[in-house]
Amino acid sequence: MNGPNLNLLGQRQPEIYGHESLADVGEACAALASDLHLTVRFHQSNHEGVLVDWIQEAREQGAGIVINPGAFSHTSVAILDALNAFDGPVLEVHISNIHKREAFRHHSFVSQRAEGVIAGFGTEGYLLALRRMANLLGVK
Ligand code: DHK
Repeated sequence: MNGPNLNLLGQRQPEIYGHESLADVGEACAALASDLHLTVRFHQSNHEGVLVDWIQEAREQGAGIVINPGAFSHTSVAILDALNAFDGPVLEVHISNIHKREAFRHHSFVSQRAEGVIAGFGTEGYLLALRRMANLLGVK
């Protein structure tokens, strides 16, 4: 699950977020998921409430959540509350190393819910998170 502005991946601040598009990342995740015997739904929204709705849907339809909440990481109690209502594992991904950036990016509300956090590994972080998710779910 991807939050705001990640639809512009590859176009916005490539020196920070890289040159790959979100569609490229989605394709790479789908290919790895197939190797790991996982089914992945890959979503992006610029809207906090839509992300909350998808997290709530995952209560019925998802075993685990890998989320890059974008800027909502640093602001959204609503996303944290929704994740706290989800029973499965949650992994948080940030493409950039948020700890090396502005102070307002150093805190993430989601991190207190996440089993693990990946930051600064570029888009490879999504693939690392998927591998970890397969282990946490005991698949493969
Ligand atoms: C993405 C964003 O859009 C920022 O608002 C976060 C995160 C960092 C990332 O590194 O993927 O602060």
